[in-house]
Amino acid sequence: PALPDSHPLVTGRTSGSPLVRALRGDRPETLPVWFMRQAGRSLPEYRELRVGTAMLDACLDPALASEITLQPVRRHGVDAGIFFSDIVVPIKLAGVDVEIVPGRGPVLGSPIRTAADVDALEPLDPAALAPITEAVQRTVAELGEKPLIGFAGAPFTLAAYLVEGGPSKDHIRARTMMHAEPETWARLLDWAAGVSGAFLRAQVTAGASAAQLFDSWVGSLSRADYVASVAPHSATALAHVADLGVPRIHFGVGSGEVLHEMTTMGDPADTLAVDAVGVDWRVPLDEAVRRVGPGVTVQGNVDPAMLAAPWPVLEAHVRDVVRRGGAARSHVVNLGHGVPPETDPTVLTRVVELVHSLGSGAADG
Ligand code: 1CP
Repeated sequence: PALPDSHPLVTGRTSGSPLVRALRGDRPETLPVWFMRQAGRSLPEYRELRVGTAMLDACLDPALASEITLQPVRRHGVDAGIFFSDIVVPIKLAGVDVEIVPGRGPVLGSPIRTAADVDALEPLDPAALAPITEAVQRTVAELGEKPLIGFAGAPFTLAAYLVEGGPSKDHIRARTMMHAEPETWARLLDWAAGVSGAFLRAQVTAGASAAQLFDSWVGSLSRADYVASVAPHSATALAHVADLGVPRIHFGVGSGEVLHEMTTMGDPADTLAVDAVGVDWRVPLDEAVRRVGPGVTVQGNVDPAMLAAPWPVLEAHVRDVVRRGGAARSHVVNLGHGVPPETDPTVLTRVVELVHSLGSGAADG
């Protein structure tokens, strides 16, 4: 079962867009640019819309989620929307008691710490994804030729919240479970891969033209642990969209040690499992290309800290990122992680204008 005939990648509405072309390995005339967390607290229009609505309620209100997704596209002229939602939305839809506490992040009513806790997790009923499907359909209808990026959390990053019960610095309880109770760990990650994969697939079949898997906290893992106990489950999550032919992006923070493995999901034969890899600000893009090889598009990696630096400093940094990205087969400009909430949104618009003035970014032109 492929994508529906009305899907924008099938009708051709988004297949010629700079983002989709770059993800598939072309060098479009203009470099595509979007920002992780482009929707959200940096925008006054977002803060206004969110007054009185809890984060997860906003995510499950199709009209609101769609409008919030569109705000940064209208304001900044970025080359893609990223669906306004959260990595814990499918967990909530599967019945887990989780909320997003303002200024903190996802917090669970009771953390998942034992084999019995894992056994009690319910699968995600596909019918629960109806608000996601509706929000994506509404958004895609408004976006026209601009692609929508769907996303999901990778199993490890979800487990980091499930086991810890909330945001944590080094995810030590989760990493302990990985070694102390490997079977429980494998079952937990498998469950997380199932809910994430279903969430991602719902967005893609409803009209998203690219899919990004966020393994934000992968940087706390050794390469050996990543390959043995995490990457196979990330592959399971992404396998939910493998038959749809949608470009796949894999992103992590502090991922320098595992950048190559994030493109192959640790496959011993080194077969590429994604079209693009998101790189954080620590690894220069030309160095990232050396680590992942020539067959992958790179996405990134403007340092979010630079957004508050004087314009000439930021401008020089963006130009350097684009120059180094010229080493890759193709490049999607983004930040190395999300937009900081206190960012001046006019700076983001200016970065988009700058990137769009730089042509294809190719090393020879
Ligand atoms: O514009 C966009 O990028 C779309 C919206 C989006 C995305 C892609 C949100 C809205 N969340 C996410 C994914 C997400 N959620 C990730 C992966 C991306 C990343 O690394 O930034 C992670 C780790 C989360 C978990 C989460 N949700 C955090 C981080 C907490 C921690 O451990 O440090 C936070 C603060 C949230 C809440 C959240 N999600 C999104 C927004 C706009 C907010 C803030 C909510 C508010 O207004 O209070």
